[in-house]
Amino acid sequence: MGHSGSKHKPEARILLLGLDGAGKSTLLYKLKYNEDFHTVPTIGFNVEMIEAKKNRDKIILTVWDVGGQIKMRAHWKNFYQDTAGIVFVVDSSDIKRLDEAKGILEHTLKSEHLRGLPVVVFANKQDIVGAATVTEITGQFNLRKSCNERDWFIQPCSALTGAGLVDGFRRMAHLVKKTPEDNNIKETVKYIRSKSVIKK
Ligand code: G3D
Repeated sequence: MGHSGSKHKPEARILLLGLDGAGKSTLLYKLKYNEDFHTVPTIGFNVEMIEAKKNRDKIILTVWDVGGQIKMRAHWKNFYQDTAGIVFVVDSSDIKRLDEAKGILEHTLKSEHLRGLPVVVFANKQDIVGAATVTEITGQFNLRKSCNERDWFIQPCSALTGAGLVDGFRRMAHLVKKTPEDNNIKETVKYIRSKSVIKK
């Protein structure tokens, strides 16, 4: 793992969403120690900054896990401003909760602030026998319809083994368009702390 400064590189904020238990924390942790990504020292909790290639340039993806529990979902909208892309993590092995996950994704995508932003769905826990496949989830979530006004991609992965994570985030790096100059992570963190919406 290498560290590299974030100066002069565009930064894109990525929201990491999904039901509780989908694998968001595991995924974030895995990113931190993934040798294929440079990570950038961050403010610590629930956020990882990774450096990815966007065509010939480099881009910093700031990946925010805002928590999937019901009480946290109400706060997701606090993070929507200045977001450049959405990663939605699905527990593909929890067939009983796929409809719940679908409902939450659809609801999230209706937000005005997230209009037109790219989505990468991570079909997680593919290492578990019987997990729904990418094709099954695409069909059950009706992704072609719910994402028809944006770029989207569904990536099979295992946050536990790390399989598929690099491909998924590379895809996101290619899809993000918005990289606001004034995206100041310190200010954002101050704001979040003041609202106490993230567990430390
Ligand atoms: P969350 O942050 O979305 O709430 P977590 O989810 O990252 O806490 O993961 C919930 C549980 O799923 C954890 O197990 C974690 O190890 C497991 N998990 C996450 N990703 C994968 C995966 O790709 N494959 C498998 N097999 N398990 C995964 P525990 O037992 O700690 O609750």
